Amino acid sequence: MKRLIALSIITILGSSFAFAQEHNPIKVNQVGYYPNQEKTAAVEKSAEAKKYTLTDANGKVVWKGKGTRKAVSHWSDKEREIVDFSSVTTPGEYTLTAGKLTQKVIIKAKALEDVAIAGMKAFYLQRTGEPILEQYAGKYARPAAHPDTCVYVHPAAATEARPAGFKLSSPGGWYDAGDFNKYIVNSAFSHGIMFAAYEMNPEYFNAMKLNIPESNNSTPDFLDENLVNLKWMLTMQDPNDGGLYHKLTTPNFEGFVMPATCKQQRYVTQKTTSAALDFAAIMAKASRIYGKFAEYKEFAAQALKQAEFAYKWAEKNPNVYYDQFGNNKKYQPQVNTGEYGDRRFDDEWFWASTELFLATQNMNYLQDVQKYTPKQFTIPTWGQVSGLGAYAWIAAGLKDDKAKMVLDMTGNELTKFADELLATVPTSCYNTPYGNVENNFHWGCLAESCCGQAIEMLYVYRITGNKKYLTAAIENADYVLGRNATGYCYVTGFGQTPTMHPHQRLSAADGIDDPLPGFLAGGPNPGQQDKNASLPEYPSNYPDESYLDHDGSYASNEIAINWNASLVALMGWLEAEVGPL
Ligand code: G3I
Ligand code: 9MR
Repeated sequence: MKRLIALSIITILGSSFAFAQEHNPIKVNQVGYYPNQEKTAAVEKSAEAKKYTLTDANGKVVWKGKGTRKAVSHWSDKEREIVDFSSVTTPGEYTLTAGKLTQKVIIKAKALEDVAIAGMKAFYLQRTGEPILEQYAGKYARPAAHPDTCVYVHPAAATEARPAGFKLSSPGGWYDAGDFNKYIVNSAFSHGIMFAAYEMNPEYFNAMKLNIPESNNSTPDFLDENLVNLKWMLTMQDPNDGGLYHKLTTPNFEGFVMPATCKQQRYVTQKTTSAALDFAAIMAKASRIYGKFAEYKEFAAQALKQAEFAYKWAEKNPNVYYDQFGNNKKYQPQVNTGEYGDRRFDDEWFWASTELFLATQNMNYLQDVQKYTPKQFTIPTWGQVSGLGAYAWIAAGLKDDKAKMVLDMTGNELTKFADELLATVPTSCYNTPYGNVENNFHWGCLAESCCGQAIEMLYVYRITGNKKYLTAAIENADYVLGRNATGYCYVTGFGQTPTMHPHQRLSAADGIDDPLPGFLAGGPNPGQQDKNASLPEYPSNYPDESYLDHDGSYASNEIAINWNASLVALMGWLEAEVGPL
């Protein structure tokens, strides 16, 4: 039996039931607070009390006080009260009491370590083309599937050297998300944000223990897990011209079945400028990171060579976007899977030229960097990667005159961006920089906006040394883990009221009640693009409550490698920063 209270049970497709969980009106980070950092709860109006107390495991009152402030939602008349018990710094399990209501509170060192590790281990569970073994995955073990050793070139990608129907081998890597396809743009971003955090905290990530098949070798598990998908990416380059196939996919999404039962033919599709440049960027970055280890030297050299080849292809093909709609009018079979569509490449040029300059010191790349330096900072996402370039400059911190201009520009912009976010906290219902404006809620928002903002603020903390930015980053982590409008802890397997029904074929079709652990849900999305007759109604249309914990809800409850990458980057960085303190 699923362990939570069932309120609505509606399904036509029969894949699973929808459970609206009963949530505690005292909203806290359900995973844990760091002893020496800020600790707040957000209390719904129904539970507001004149006085709040925190008692320890022996029933002793260790803190009592009033709420610090009330805040009204920006889009409904719902009111919440913020309660601040930061002065309690002794690790332990406590009870926060508001009148007749109570909520468990955990304070401990390394509070987010388990989430960081599970978030990274989730990539092992997404591996394709190899058996997932019980000794690493427990009950989530499954046989190998999707070998991808015989993939066809789709007519939209045909060239003289590799015509339509040409067979190639492109095995391994990670499933992209709830689906079973593999996409270059999203893969590159996923490594990009994880390596960004890695570059700022190499000791922490190098020491991460994941219990994966490579755990007994001499190299870091974190790099080994990333290498699995990077190696797949190398196979997606056409060795004849350097171009990158945009994705490896079935014509249509598979049903909600386990991978080993899938029979559809898989194809590599049209080459694109975004795939080539994102590939160039991440392979150049990987060449620097992996090149520091003797064991990876060969891979590092290969990665840089292929990166430069891809960049050359992009120079000759600077404006080729992925046109699924157009291709479907011209070619068979039609392809209806994820697009990762993007028609503007300035940001990809900036990121790729940055990483190639940092890897080679070749001044031609620096010219492109200067040409494409963005005027504004934006949080990096799969479709807007200039921020990954900015982060690479911060990490490199080059004092060289030519590079300094870019570094100053990106550094100043980052601080300005963070200050604007911080200004929203004093009137926030959840005491977070995230979630105070409607456009913070969209497909994949918990990663792209919530974790994304927090990662940005950690850079600013490193640049300025001002602790307010660290606090703000922790506040966004609290949001993901339960101090939010729905009361979900949005990481599977964590907290009292976790996401239970992610849109993930592996979780839905395996016959196991609990979803695969360590996955971050996309999150509240008022766009509700998945609304249809076979899906239960969303419980709310308010932006921050427009979330449906149902495995049919791909617009609010899918999981994805880029989102988990942001989760790992944030939780890992926080652990590196304050974990043991
Ligand atoms: O970025 C804008 C934001 O500025 C705006 O405020 C907001 C308001 O609606 O919209 C944001 O754009 C959304 C974008 O996601 C954010 O990245 C779009 O509306 C939304 O349509 C778009 O959805 C993408 C989705 O595919 C549909 O194309 C997701 O980013 C993307 O992660 C998702 O990717 C899919 C793959 O195609 C297939 N595999 C699963 C994967 C995850 O769902
Ligand atoms: O499972 C698919 C998911 O990975 C995608 O993000 C999403 C949007 O492209 O589409 C999902 O597949 C759905 C399809 O688009 C429409 N029919 C139902 C599919 C899910 O069962």
